[in-house]
Amino acid sequence: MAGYGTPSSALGTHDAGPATIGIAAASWHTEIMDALLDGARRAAADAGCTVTEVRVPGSFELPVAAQALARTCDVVVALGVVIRGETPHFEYISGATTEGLARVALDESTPVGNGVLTVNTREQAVDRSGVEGASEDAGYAAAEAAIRTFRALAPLSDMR
Ligand code: RBF
Repeated sequence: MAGYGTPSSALGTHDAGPATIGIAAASWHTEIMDALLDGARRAAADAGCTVTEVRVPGSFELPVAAQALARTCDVVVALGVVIRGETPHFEYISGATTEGLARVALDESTPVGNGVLTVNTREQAVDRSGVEGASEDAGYAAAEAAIRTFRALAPLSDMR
């Protein structure tokens, strides 16, 4: 269940960790969020990570939650759903969320997976949510990206 071009090797555990993952999750579009959360938790379990979860109201609040998690966890994944047709200021929320998450990753030197779905319709969000029959598993993929980035960077910190 992966998008075109998605890395396909098994995640599995790894000597280089990470040991802990923080999951920041928004609350809008509950059923789709439940599927994203399920995916992120599966990735954490596959990688052998201990999970800390923080629930915030909307995607706009994800960066500050990700920042708090980045100060205590090895990696962070942020999950949210923003649907253009249902969100009058879609561009502002999507842009602020994405830019905020990127900033947290750099400011805190911590891999942050972006699992915020910014889509045109609810159907598109469901199709990326990882529910049965969906073409993508975005919660899993975002957590996996953060975990793989941590592993990729681990040898660099050993070199200092
Ligand atoms: N947050 C989301 O995570 N997804 C949404 O689709 C979404 N739509 C919103 C639509 C409106 C009209 C408003 C006012 C807020 C929306 N939010 C949404 C919440 C937003 O991320 C944030 O929590 C609030 O703006 C409070 O800071």
